[in-house]
Order: sequence, then C-alpha cells, then structure tokens
Amino acid sequence: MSGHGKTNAKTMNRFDLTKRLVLRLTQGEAVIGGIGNTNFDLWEAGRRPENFYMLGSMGLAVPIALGVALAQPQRRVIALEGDGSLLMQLGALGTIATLAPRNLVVVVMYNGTYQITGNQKTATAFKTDIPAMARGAGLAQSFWAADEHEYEELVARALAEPGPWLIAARIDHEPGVGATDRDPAQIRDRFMRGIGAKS
Ligand SMILES: Cc1ncc(C[n+]2csc(CCOP(=O)(O)OP(=O)(O)O)c2C)c(N)n1
Repeated sequence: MSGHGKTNAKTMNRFDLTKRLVLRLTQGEAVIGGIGNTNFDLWEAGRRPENFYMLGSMGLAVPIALGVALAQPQRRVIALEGDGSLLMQLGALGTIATLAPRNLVVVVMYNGTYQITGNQKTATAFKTDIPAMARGAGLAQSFWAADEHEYEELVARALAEPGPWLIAARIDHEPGVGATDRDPAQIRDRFMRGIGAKS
C-alpha cells in the first residue's frame, strides 16, 4: 500500500475527507482538530463530545493528541493537522516515534499553503514531503493516500491496527466549511467530560 509520493497523489477535499473519517468513528475515538480549517471542517462534520478544537496556536493538534493517547491508551486518538501547522512542530514526530503510542493517528491535510492567512506557500509546496520526514523521524507507518479509496483503507487500518500512523492527503484550496465557537474553556471542559477525564 502507498508507495505513492506527493506528486502523484490525487487532490481531494478536506471537508469530504473529514466526513469520511468521522463516519468511521464508533468507539469513542478522540479527535483533535488543528487551528483554522481542520477545526472548522471537524466542527461541521458533526459535534462530538470526544472532539477537541485547538484555537490560536499552530502545530499543537499533534502534541495534544499525543498527550491524550498516552493518558488513555485504550482509546484511539486522531490528530487532524494542516501541513503548515505540522511544519511548525516537527519535533513532535520524533517524540511520537520514540514513545510509539499504538493508539495514535495523525492525518495531515496537505495543501502546500498557509491557506487561512492568505495562501502563502509553505515548504511543502516545493520539495518537502511530510510522510518522508515522518519516516525519517522513525514513524514507519507514514503514508500518502493516493485517492479517497486508499484514504478510507488507510483510515480503517489506522483505527484497527497498532500505530502510530501518519496519513497525508493532498487537498484543494476550498476554505473550511464551519466556524468553531471561540470559547476555549467550554471546548476544554466538554472534551474532558467527553473522554471521561472530568465529571
Ligand atoms: C504560531 C503561529 N504562527 C502563526 C499563526 C497565524 N496563522 C494562523 S493559521 C495559519 C496558517 C495555517 O496553515 P495550515 O496549518 O497549513 O492550514 P491551512 O490554513 O492551509 O488549512 C497561520 C500562519 C498562528 N496562529 N500561530
């Protein structure tokens, strides 16, 4: 599966991919949405108590998901992160590889830009390949999804088989669909109750 590099991966749509992922969640999986578009599409794909919507800082969806995965090893934890945001926190890849939580899945929405702030190109628009960097960091199960079919296959495997996993999907430049309520304390409290970390 997935010998494909980024150049021959199909351009897909983030909201469509987010809905496909959420439809597969039946076991109380936690989902951490990154700043901006990944959050907006996760919000619009259906509010779940186990969703956490990161506001404000780029690059924190993956480290937060790592923390949740370590704290609750019986629960699958999925980070949805933009490629620009993941570039800001590359060290997290090495930490994940070192700690190797079997229940962690990172999904990278790859548009080669900081889309939400005006489509400035990121290194990932040029030579930089995040799954290749992730493999170099020690995450052997790091793949490009060639198309929607392969994305679904990879997600199904990542929800069922031991991780950690990283799945990259090349996406178009459609803006995020929803708009997260901007109330950090409420987002935190709902999530903590949703994963049983607070009564
Ligand atoms: C540390 C930090 N630097 C800059 C910003 C401003 N900012 C917010 S979102 C964003 C772009 C995010 O890019 P990416 O994660 O690739 O998602 P996209 O917008 O392409 O969906 C930027 C530059 C920020 N919020 N935090």
